Amino acid sequence: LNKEKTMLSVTCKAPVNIAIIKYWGKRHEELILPINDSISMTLGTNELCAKTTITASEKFQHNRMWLNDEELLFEEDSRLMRCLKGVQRLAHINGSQEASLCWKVHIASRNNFPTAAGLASSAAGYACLVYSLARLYGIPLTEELTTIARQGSGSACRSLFGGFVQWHRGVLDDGSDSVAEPVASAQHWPNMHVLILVVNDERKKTSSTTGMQRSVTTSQLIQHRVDKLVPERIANLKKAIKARDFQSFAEITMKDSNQFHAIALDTYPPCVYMNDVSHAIVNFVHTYNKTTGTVHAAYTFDAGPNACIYVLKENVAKLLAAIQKVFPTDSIDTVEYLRGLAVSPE
Ligand code: 2P0
Repeated sequence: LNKEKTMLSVTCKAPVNIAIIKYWGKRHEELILPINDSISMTLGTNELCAKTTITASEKFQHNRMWLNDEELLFEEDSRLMRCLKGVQRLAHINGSQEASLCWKVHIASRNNFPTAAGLASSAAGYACLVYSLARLYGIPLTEELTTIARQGSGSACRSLFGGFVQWHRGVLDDGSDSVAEPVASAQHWPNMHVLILVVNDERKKTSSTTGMQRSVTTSQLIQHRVDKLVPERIANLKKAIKARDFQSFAEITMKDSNQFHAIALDTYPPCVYMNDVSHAIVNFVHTYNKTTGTVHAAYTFDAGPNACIYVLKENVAKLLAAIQKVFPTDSIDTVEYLRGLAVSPE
């Protein structure tokens, strides 16, 4: 708050999360209610992050927002307005009488990584927006706040917490039980790391929102995944995380990535997110795990060609050396984009 009490400002950072059991498909488009539970790991706050500054002032005429220095049409964007109104409503419910609740806001947000290249930029962005608004209006981080982030972008609700996080699909029509909940803190498994291999940082062809809509209406496999396979996987993954059982964790992670891309291909017309380099990485990981005699690495791919590889800290150096040998950076096109970046949860 400035001296004249006419302006209020906050700055926050929020990291991306990498899904282990994938969210793919909605049962309600506007409220962003998913058809299945998902689990992810949130990266550390020094890694791939969105950083957002929000200023509220009685002098501002309009709500405005800039993303990576480009202005968006904030007041015409229903998802952004839903987040703003949602947090303001929560502040009212919590008894806030502050005049600042009626002030217009100016929001500046930046990602320190490629936007919309399948690196969960919307997850970090909306989590950061909603958390910053909550701080601005003095609201604590609760499950209810995750329902607001969810309405910005589904996966954003998971980035409000660190460590391993479950997003429950919920059963209620108003979405009040479709919340994110921590499964285990980052400290529970501190040597769990992720390598991100940037294969291509261009914007993706089919957005996740459009792709998953098409999957829900056309994929004949998706219902079986939702009814039968995901519930089992969620239970087994939680067991593996609790027991810090990397072998089981890795198998579930790779199988769920493959299944998500199988659903994407079963979509009509198909959503093709992985490319030849992505498939070369899949083969590399399986060969590498066979050579080491035990599972040391687990790949997962979101709605883009970039690979996220889960690996324990003690195995990072050996794995990185093998990656650099198979995909040398001075080699031709397919590998010159490959960039390993070791990150850890906080
Ligand atoms: C996930 N993805 O669980 C999955 C895996 C992509 C593949 O969440 O429409 O950007 O904004 O709710 O959150 C991408 O979907 O989609 C996503 P909306 P979102 O991380």
